[in-house]
Formats: sequence, structure tokens, C-alpha cells
Amino acid sequence: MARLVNRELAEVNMDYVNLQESSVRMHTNGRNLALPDPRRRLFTLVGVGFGLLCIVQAALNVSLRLTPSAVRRNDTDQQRFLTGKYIKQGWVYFHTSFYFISSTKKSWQESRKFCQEQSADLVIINTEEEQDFTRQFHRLTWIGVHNVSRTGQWTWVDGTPLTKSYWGPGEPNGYEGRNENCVEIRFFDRQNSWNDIPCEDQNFWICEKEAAL
Ligand code: GN1
Ligand code: CA
Repeated sequence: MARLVNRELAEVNMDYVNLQESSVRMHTNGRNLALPDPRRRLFTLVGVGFGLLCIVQAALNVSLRLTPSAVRRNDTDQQRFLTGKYIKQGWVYFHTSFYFISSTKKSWQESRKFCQEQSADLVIINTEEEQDFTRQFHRLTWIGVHNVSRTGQWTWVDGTPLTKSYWGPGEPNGYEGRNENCVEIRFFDRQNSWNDIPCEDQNFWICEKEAAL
């Protein structure tokens, strides 16, 4: 009897052991892992979650640290490139800008197009020094102010309305009823050197590119 009980117990134990082994095998495709199934799943979840967090953190680090400096570096590179190009092409540096004084003539619009193709624009005059700078070349030159919609509102090429002006005597006059909607430097010998003139006329021009040094 005692032997029978023992044998029964032994069989039950064996079955239990076999059952556990087979269940482990079943869920591990043959790999014999030590952990029971729910705990292993939990560990896997924690591991995957941690891994994802690391990836998100790394992505944040990259975007936060590299993006602004990358933009700065591109800006600086672009500035260096333009500076080298301007110096080689004979642009003049004065105060805080580079200037190009043309040796050929174009209409106001075509002159502006030339400047824009050089990442610049027709000169905007902000100071008396800059005004004096523009008249020293003794050439009839376009500057970056025009009567945009022919409303009488003179406007700089950056869209700001003209406040401080340097009109010559009797100008602007829309001479003989003509549409004189663009501005040239004409009276070189006086600080008030500007004249309004038809935009289609052919003139020299001055481009300006502010230098972010
Ligand atoms: C006149 O005279 P002249 O060519 O320097 C005119 C300007 C006109 C310009 C048009 C005092 O200048 O206002 O823009 O013709 N000057 C005067 O060619 O009337
Ligand atoms: Ca005029």
C-alpha cells in the first residue's frame, strides 16, 4: 500500500515535471528558458519599452543639439562663400555692407534683377554716410527706392516706406507729366542728389548686400 502510494506520488510528480517541461518547450519553440511565461513576457515588454525610450531620447538629442548649429553652420558657410565671391568680383565693403557699382547700364527692374541674382538688392540708404558713399562714383546710378503703385508713396525695395530722403532741387517732379517712378543719383556735388526718372531709362546701378560679420 505504502509502495503503491509512493508509486502513485512518484507518477504524479513525474507527470507534473513532464507537463511543466513540455509547456516550456511549447512556448519557446524548443528553447529551454528558465522563466515561466508571464514573467518572460513582462521582461520582454520592459526591455522593448526601454529600447524605444532610448531611441526617442537619442532622436531628441540629435534634433535639439544638431539642428540649430547645423543651420548656423550653413549660414556661416553661405556668408563666407558670398564674401569670397563679392571680393573676387570687385564688390566694395563699406561700414556693414558690400556694394557693387555697375559698369554697364540697365533699366531699374533689370538692374534690380541683377542684384537679386547675386543674393543682394538695389542699395537702401539708411544713413548720411551711406548717402555720401553712393554719390562719390559720379555716375547716374539707380538706387533701391521706387513709386511702387504710382500712388506717390515712395518705397524702399525691402518694402519700408521712404522717410528720410535726399531729393535734388525741384525733385521729384514727374518731369513733363511723365511717369518718373524710379530714383537715380544725379546731382553728385550735393548731398541732396536724387532725381525721379522713368524706370525704363538705362542707368548704372548700385547693389547692396548687408554683411552679417
Ligand atoms: C530734367 O535737365 P535734366 O536732363 O538734368 C529734369 C528731371 C527729369 C529729367 C528727365 C530741373 O533733368 O527732373 O527727371 O530731365 N530736371 C529739371 O530726363 O526739370
Ligand atoms: Ca525728375
